[in-house]
Amino acid sequence: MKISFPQLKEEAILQGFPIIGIVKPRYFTDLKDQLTEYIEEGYTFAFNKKDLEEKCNPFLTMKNCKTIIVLGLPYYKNHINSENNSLKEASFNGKLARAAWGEDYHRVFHRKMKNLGAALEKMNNRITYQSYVDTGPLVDRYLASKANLGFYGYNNLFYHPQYGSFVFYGYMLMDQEILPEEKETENSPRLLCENCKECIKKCPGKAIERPYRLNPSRCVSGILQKKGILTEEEKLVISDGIYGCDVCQDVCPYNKGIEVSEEPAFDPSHPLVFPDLVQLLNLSNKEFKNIYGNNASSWRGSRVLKRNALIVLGNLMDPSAIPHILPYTKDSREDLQDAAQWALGKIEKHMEE
Ligand code: B12
Ligand code: SF4
Ligand code: SF4
Repeated sequence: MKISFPQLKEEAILQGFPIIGIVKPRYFTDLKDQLTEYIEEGYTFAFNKKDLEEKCNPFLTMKNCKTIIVLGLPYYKNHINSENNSLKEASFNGKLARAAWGEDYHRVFHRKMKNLGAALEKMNNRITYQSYVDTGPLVDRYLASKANLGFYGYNNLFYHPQYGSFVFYGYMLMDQEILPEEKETENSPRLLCENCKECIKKCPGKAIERPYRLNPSRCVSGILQKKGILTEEEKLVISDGIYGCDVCQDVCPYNKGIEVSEEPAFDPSHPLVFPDLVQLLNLSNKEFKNIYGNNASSWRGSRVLKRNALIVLGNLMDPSAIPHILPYTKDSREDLQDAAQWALGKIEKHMEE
């Protein structure tokens, strides 16, 4: 039995995906042009020719793919404001971006896509499908735009008309057609960015170099995930960030009054929204796994977050943090040692002023 789009939509909503669309698989020629331009201009992380072909050709991932189901999971929660200092419970707090406030969205997505797949298999037991979010072979936002789910902002984010930019996207490749097919429009509507440009003006890293063009190496979100020793400029620009950056979304007028996510898994876990830096620095690997393991911020490992915590302590410039920094000034890991020495130097300089 062929599954219809209304049946698919009903099931997706039942599994907790309020945003759903479909895309007919084909060689995405326009994506190839866009990606080639991005690569030539140096606007994206390097990927090789094989990756490029994979991104543009869904049949390299699933030979007999007939439908790409695109799913969106909103994550905006309004009951915590990241600027609300009264929620900072520790002596020294950092900050996590909204994308890491609740359970790791990769887990949430895969759980739900598994349930959706099982429900579709019940309707048609010949279905084969493959599910991806974030780390898959295709380009998540490109698929969302081809499924006609929203529009791009100057800040490079993809906006849903009701849920704004605070939406994660994932997709399922399937070897069966969905009937009837939704009409795809090539020209998505746009935000009224021309008269605004707030994200460009307020971006701390000056990463949005021109409309729709993000320089990932200047983006605070990218810097916080980088391994190794950060440059002076990078250390200063991360401010109190431990993982992720929300500035270009928080300042966007389109995100005011958007619908709140009903997904309970994304309810913020208070202490982790503003991580306790001293606690973070003292966690063993096992303790780190217990506290951060279920959170999207942990995927780069504890070392990167500890390095960021040391830098944030430097940026906070509070002398009472010195005893917590000192043990790391002799750490055998050079990125941690560098961050600790930098933080110490910054606080000492501040004390002399
Ligand atoms: C690498 C990566 C990053 C890097 C680089 C991002 C970048 N823009 O280059 C870093 C670490 C900096 C990053 C940061 C963030 N990321 Co990120 N990231 C990714 C990842 C894994 C790959 C993106 C990529 O390089 N793709 C290749 C490039 C070329 O594709 P693209 O960026 O999507 O752009 C394409 C289209 O969007 C299109 N396009 C863009 N603008 C416009 C405008 C017009 C008019 C047109 C026609 C087309 C167009 O052009 C590109 C080719 O088609 C994706 C998941 C995925 N697999 O797609 C998540 C993803 C893009 N990230 C996501 C999120 C949530 C974030 C952060 C908000 C996290 C945070 N709070 O810190 C920030 C936002 C930064 C920003 N302003 O964009 C979400 C975005 C959801 C959304 N609603 O847009 C994604 C889709 C993850 C997911 N599965 O939900 N990210
Ligand atoms: S996530 Fe932060 S640093 Fe990156 S583009 Fe947006 S505002 Fe700029
Ligand atoms: S802040 Fe303004 S320019 Fe930037 S995406 Fe939002 S509406 Fe567009």
